[in-house]
Amino acid sequence: LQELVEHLRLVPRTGIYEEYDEIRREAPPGTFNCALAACNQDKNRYGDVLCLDQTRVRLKTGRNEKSDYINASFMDGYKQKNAYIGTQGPLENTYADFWRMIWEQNVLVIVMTTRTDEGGRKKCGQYWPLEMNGQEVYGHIAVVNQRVDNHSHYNLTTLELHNTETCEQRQVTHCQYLSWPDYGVPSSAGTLLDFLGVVKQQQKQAVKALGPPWKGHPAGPPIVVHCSAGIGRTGTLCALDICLSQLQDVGTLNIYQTVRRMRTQRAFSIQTSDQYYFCYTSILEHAQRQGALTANQ
Ligand code: PTR
Ligand code: PTR
Ligand code: PTR
Repeated sequence: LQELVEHLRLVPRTGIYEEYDEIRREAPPGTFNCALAACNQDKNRYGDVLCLDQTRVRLKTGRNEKSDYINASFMDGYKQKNAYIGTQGPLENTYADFWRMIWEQNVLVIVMTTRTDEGGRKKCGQYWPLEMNGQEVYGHIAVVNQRVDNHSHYNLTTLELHNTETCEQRQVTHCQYLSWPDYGVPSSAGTLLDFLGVVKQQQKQAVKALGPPWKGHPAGPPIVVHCSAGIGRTGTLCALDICLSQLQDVGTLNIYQTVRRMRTQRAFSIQTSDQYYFCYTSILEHAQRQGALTANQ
């Protein structure tokens, strides 16, 4: 941590921006063939934000479902394979695919870091029933809104899923952070850090309720994280989570390597120099809040 403080002290903001530019110059280490296939074009929210073939989440195919494509990528966490699935904000024509993925990957927690509309533009579809007791059916998954808890910077919604093919039921928590415009950074690191803490707590509780370690992974199934494109805000949040876990475990962290590695799994993760810089300043703020640094550091 002291190294990080020193780094920030010695390297001016523009130096950190250069570090990020260097990362951006590296070409994605894989192919985008499936995302580019003609039959999948309308499943990408943005024609230039595609997912790598090597890490994409494959939907199960069966009698009724022919295509296995969704714009979603597995991403490793700190010492945890596939800790997250980074994905775009669902489109109307991909709601059913999205819920199929949630079911198939046994997801317990969905994190949304965008609003559905920002500045008069559609950023993400309304892919879940918004009102309490509301119900919607997406493909073979019926989703019931059981409860909404509104907080000043985020909402927590408890959703019950019914698989109409197997008659099984599950619960999923939807965590939406409300104060983060795309291409921007949150107005305060504190509220985002609080939100991240809530997300981790939700996952922990849900995993505990499952009983024995899920497929031998104590941390449980992947947490789904999405924004609009699923790269800028999603990448920033996951990078912060990884770095904070590393800091807690071994007392050091490496933002540069974390972001480079992440971009080999979810291409284009972290979209602006300010989002990259925000990773540094949030970690310092976290450390200050933990009392690990004195205020003047
Ligand atoms: N960037 C897109 C392109 O490369 O063609 C254009 C585009 C921009 C498309 C923004 C959608 C956009 O989303 P929104 O209208 O939700 O900002
Ligand atoms: N084609 C879009 C554009 O250039 O505007 C892609 C895009 C949209 C990229 C949003 C990133 C975006 O931000 P986020 O990943 O945080 O939703
Ligand atoms: N619309 C995004 C943008 O132009 O920023 C999509 C995009 C993102 C395209 C990244 C290419 C990108 O490559 P890199 O991050 O490696 O510069």
